[in-house]
Amino acid sequence: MLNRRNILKAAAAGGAAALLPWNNMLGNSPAGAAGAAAAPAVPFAHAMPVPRVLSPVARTATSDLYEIRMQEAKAEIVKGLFSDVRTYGGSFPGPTIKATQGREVVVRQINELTENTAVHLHGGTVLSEHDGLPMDTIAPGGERTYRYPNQQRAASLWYHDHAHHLEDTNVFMGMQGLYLISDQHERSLGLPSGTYDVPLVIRDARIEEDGTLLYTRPSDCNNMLVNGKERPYFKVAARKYRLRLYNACVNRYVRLRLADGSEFTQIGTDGGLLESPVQRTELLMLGGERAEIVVDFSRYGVGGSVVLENTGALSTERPEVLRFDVVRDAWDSSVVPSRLSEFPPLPARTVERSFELRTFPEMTINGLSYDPARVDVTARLGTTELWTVRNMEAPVEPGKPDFHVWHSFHTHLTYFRVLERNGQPVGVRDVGLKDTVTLGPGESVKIAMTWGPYTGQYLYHCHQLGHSSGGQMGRIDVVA
Ligand SMILES: [Cu+2]
Repeated sequence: MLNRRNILKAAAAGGAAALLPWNNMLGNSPAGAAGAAAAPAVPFAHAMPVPRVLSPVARTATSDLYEIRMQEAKAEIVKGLFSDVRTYGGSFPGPTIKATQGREVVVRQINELTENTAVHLHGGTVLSEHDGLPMDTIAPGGERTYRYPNQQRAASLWYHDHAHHLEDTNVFMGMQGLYLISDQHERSLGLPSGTYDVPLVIRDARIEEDGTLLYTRPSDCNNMLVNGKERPYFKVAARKYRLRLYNACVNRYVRLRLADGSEFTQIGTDGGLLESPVQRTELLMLGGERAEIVVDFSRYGVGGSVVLENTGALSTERPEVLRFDVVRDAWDSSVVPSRLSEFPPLPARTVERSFELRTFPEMTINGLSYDPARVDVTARLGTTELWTVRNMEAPVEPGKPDFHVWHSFHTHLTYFRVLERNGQPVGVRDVGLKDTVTLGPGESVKIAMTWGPYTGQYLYHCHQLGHSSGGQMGRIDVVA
């Protein structure tokens, strides 16, 4: 039988072999093509955990020092089955680091795994040497100390693996954790906070009948997890909650809605709070994207419940992602102010560039596969640029899995604004400060960003990590 793990390994090595798993994805393969049968998933069997918050091992006047051991562990993802996973600190997903604007975070990462790793702080404005570049790896048995200055606005970030050709497997196997930056302004707003501010790390998986967590094509990943558990339930009070949604899937988009179709309030994106809240009924999110929303569960009353569902679910999986059960009343003095934040100014764009993303015949940007020795873009520090990014793939036949023809364009170092989509001014889908933008087949966007505040080597790439690890990534050097 085809050993998909070996094929993926071959794909990771690049070249023609890289095409195999993606070509196969064009087929409408039945569940089970990955090997043994998938474990039957009974929804709402687990209570949803909230990832633990990591405590610093030391504090100085200006910094908090953390220590994380990257290690293998077992996780109960599907109820009653135990899966071997790769973790930060033994947790699946990893522990949450809570940072405060203006106070440095220093993380000593110790690699006790048998694979190379590189830790990238997604959404972080950090020096190049602390960015976790693909070739800047930590060998098994090695360690590295990353410094994060946190001179940036409040936002929901995450840290995850970025070792070249391995990031998709490593992240899929569990190498991801949250990193939340708060600031004085955000804390003054009166938004739901404390236990009413809850992250939801949403990702797909494939759990075999024996519990094996198997990295395979997204059309065979019909387990959907929130905070590491398959389709859990979460007990809430009848009041407002701030929910920080992450699409931490390696290769899939999700279309999230409340199953009763009701509206919720979006307050933030990748780069933190919006200027003003917007009402939404659905969120389309691709790998790497974040959305912060406020949901008022008082409308369901104690004893009521509502399901968060994925209308982009596979035909072989259930649409339910998470059930909120309203179990008690609670005092609610939180508010969602009509003015949430102010975006940094967007200066005139003086440089234009364009990028074409292709899945076939190879995963490329502008026809090239990532080469760490090749500088694809040289940007001048402080320059504001306008980038046109195009997804060159055509839609696939209706009813067939289409994850492989979507792209999720991500820039390191800086946030951008989406100005146009398909030649039109953007709507709520593209609101806010972003570091990741979703491109369906044939779509194009114009995005604008200012390069800085640091010089050095950085990256832009697709955040469908099967694509980036296959080479859909470019090098940008920011120069003085
Ligand atoms: Cu892509």
